[in-house]
Amino acid sequence: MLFTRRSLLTVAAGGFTAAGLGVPMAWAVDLPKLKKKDKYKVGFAQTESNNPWRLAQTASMKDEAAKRGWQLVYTDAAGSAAKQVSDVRSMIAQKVDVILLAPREEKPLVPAVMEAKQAGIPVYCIDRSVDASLAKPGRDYVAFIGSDFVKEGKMAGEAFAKIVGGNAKIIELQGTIGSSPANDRMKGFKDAIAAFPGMTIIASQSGDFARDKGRQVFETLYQAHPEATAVYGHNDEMTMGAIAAMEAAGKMPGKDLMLVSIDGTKDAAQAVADGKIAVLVECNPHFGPKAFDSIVNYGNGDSVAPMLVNTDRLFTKENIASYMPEAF
Ligand code: GYE
Repeated sequence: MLFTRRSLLTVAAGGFTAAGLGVPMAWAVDLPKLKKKDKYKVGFAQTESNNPWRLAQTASMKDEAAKRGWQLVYTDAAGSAAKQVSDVRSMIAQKVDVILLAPREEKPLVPAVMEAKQAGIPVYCIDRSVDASLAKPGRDYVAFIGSDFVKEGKMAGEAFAKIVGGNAKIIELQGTIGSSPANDRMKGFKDAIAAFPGMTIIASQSGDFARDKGRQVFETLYQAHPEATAVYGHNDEMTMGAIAAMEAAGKMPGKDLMLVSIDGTKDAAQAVADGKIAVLVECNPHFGPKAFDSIVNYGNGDSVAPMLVNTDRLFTKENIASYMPEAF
């Protein structure tokens, strides 16, 4: 398949319509194959490194590469979708065999996926996905490997509803705006609590998946809504930030306000054991073994399922002890 310089530029600019054809151009290209090798040169484009979940994910990738003696080209976009796009471009220029991309936001990373496809480099979306109406697993990139975030939100909402007896005025701390876990955890939770008329989200704002931002946002929202009885944090770092703000204001997490959170960090697991967080839904960050095994399969010419979904567990005070040694 031949592409004109003009159509390539169209892709670079983020539009995918081949001039005159009226069809999304990159669809026409086959999913790149991977030549079988003993060792691969793998790019891992991380989105940021400001929380334990990210550090555990990066460690899992680095450990797996070291174990197999594969070269890992590692980049950290430091919380910038624009930098992550250029990180992927530099991996394309370095001719890595495969790219593992943890896309910060759903839409801005689509051009990175499509440019790698055009360059014949197979991509996996790791942990987060890109906008499925613009780039699809099995067609534009090999596969999505990660959790079902709608399910996580649903599990969180259902378990929390039981604990609070179907009554709560909830402050929601959303993850990064435009990211798939924020969009989907919002949806899953909302769907679950829709069955309980006594449960309402009274305020919802992004804390960007970061502890200090979560603390600040909770502080502001709680001042505006002192009637709040609960907090739903899209990740543990923001929930821990909210706990810090509550304690600073002389409120007791787990008594004055009930909390529900997602991830499974050491701090959050401890907070469950201490009775501060009522419900914790796991989100597994240890992607290395699964991602690298899938690369081997793909290189062998085996078919790879477009969605490789992790199963996540649910923790409360009753069963948190068994999880503590695994917490990250
Ligand atoms: O919950 C959060 C991280 O994308 C699943 O991003 C991931 C989320 C995770 O920064 O802690």
